[in-house]
Amino acid sequence: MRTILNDRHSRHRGRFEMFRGELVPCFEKPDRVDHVLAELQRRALGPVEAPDAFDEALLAKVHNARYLAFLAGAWDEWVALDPANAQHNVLPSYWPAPGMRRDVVPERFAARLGLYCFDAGSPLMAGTWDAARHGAACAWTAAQRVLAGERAAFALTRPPGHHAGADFFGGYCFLNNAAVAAQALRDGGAARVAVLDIDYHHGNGTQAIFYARSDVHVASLHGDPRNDYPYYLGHADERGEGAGLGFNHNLPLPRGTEFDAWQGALAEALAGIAAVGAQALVVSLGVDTFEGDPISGFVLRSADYLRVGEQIARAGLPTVFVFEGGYAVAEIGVNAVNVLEGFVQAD
Ligand code: FKS
Ligand code: ZN
Repeated sequence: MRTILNDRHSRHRGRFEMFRGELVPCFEKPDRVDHVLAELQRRALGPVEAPDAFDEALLAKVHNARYLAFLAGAWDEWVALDPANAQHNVLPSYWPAPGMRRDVVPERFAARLGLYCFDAGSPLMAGTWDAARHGAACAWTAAQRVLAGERAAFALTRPPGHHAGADFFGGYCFLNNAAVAAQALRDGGAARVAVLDIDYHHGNGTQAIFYARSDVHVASLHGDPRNDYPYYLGHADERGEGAGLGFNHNLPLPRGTEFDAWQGALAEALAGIAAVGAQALVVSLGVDTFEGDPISGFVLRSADYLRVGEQIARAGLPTVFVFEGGYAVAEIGVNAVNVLEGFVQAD
């Protein structure tokens, strides 16, 4: 399997995120991708390449133009306010509450920042936009390889993407890489695409982007939002709206869920994907379902990830894997590459 690597990922390197009222070192760090890359190379899983030239106008198919303009210029605006800001990451502290207005875009940077972001855990810095847009290019390129006939491809990138919506960032995510890949598969001729999100956290951004669409089915296994981030979306009764009704499938699971039960939910998600007649698949591949993950609550073991890859391969669909979360850095390479190797070996 071919890997499309975001070779600019380390330009995004957050210092602190808000946790229990304190700023703590970011969990989402450059090492994560470096470990996955090292393991891919150790096992010789396939070629590792840079992304193709990417037309950034394609981002507007899944994000809104106002948001993209904000994100592209946010760092320069921040530094223009005060040159001393260059020494600090950007993090919001104000958000519009329900009943306040979102249609009037504030002038003040701090207020606009809160309009486009939903948590205090996703620092933005000088290299964020460059890393994020190259990541989207990786997801798009992986989709192009699959459209050209390859059975599967892996977009290895960070920052991750599945919490980013059409016009907001959060959950360490800025551009929704999986949504970019799904849209690229649609544009390349797949009549219906499925996104299968196996990260521990619900992919609220991906869900929101495709919620009213029937051409992209979104299925997600995740920690029950009653107790887990992103808390306010990801319940089982969210089934899509309008034309998209029936094309969103959430499988929330309790903290402590073991592989047997998790795998049963995966089988259900895959049955749903088969039932809607998807012609191509995007997998939001997070490995924070691992027993040793410091911020998550499932207890999958390293060997289980081989079975996960096999089970996904049995869906028989052209597949784009997009890297998302996973914070047990020492094991992240083995776990992620096990999924890919299980997939390749089942073929
Ligand atoms: C620890 C609390 C957790 C945010 C969790 C974000 C999870 C991100 C992710 C992604 F795939 F996007 F990276 N707060 N301070 O794993 O879903
Ligand atoms: Zn996650």
